[in-house]
Amino acid sequence: MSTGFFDGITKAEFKGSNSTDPMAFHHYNPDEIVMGKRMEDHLRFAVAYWHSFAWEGGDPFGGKTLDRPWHPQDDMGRAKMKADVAFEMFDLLGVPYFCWHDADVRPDQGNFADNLSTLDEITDYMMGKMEQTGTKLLWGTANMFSTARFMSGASTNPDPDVFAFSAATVKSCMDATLKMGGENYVLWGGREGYETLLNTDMGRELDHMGRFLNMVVDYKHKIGFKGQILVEPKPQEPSKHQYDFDAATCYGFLQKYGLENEVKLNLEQGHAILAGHSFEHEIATAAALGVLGSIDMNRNDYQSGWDTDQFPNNVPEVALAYYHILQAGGFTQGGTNFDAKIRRQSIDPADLIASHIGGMDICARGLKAAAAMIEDGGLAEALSERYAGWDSAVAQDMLANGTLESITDRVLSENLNPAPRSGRQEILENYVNRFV
Ligand code: XUL
Ligand code: CO
Repeated sequence: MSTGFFDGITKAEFKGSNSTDPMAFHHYNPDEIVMGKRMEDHLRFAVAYWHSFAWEGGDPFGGKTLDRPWHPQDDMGRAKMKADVAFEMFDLLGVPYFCWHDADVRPDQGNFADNLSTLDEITDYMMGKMEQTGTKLLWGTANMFSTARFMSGASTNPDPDVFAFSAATVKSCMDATLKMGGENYVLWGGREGYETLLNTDMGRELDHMGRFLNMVVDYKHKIGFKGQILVEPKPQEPSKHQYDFDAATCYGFLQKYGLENEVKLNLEQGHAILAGHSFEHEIATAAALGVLGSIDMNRNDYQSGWDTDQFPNNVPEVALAYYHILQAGGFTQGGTNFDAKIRRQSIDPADLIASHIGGMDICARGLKAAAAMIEDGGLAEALSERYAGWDSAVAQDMLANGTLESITDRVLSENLNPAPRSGRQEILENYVNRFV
């Protein structure tokens, strides 16, 4: 039964790259086989409930621009209307997954007991829709950053009662994620950081955050949740200094608190840019450290310095991201969540659909380019050539058994005088350019 919100818009179909239909896929063809696997199963697309359905179009200079019949979001009837429209959109797009924060899906009643029962009611309602449409939950998460209660942090709050409120909130969201068959549970530390050290005991806050995450992992095992627990790096915004700055910082944190084998990372393109990295740097770092979990796909404005959460539109960037994901074995339980929103002037229902279609097409092009580079093998070959010296028995013995003294002896006895070799960067960039 149609809600009428997307009146006149029909299910997006793959029409190929020659089609000029703006509401059709030109590159995303779910059943097309890429490196032995259906494209849909590689990409595992998810729609983010918050940007598409909860956000009202505000920016720091002005409020609501989006006229949606389910706003204001303070009542269960409208929460259900929002779910009806959301699942209609998942179906029009043919996305296999969606993601939510508790605050996106249920009306906020302000107190914990009421929030618990409204979350239970709306997630039951959504499960009915999941059954009807076949849409699955990629991940659930708790919004512990929007209301004033969390302004000084959730697990890192100086007030132990906020820590307690946060623990209960995460428990409720993990319970709902398990109930809905979610494949991951995400923790983005929205306010886990600080504005000024003048009022912050950083060591204590990090210890509290480490203890909190250990409780999350204990609870995951207790309830038999088989999904991945993911933390999401971001360097700044909303806090000036976020504790989960980037992939490397998160790994150090996980290791310090004994969680490096329990928790993986959900990496976001825009957050990588804000941290002064590229998306592929963050993905390759996580892969090298064994903590690559999932991605939030979007793009960040390179000039603005804040988190713009735009839909991706840069094939070379996306291709390199998927190249590293495929090289790491591809997604298992993770996927591609569009943590992206339309611009506040894009007020038509069609804009919501077209933005996702465009993003899915860009990812499909990126995936196909990445797969073509892997199948061609040029980059892997260049790498193995560059490191070929390490294949020798002498080099391997140095690595395993060498000491500074024994190595010095060999440098002297063999009169080692290594000649510099080109890094061939431009040649490799030209190579990539053939595929994107
Ligand atoms: C914020 C952000 C969040 C997380 C989930 O920048 O990316 O939407 O993905 O809380
Ligand atoms: Co995100």
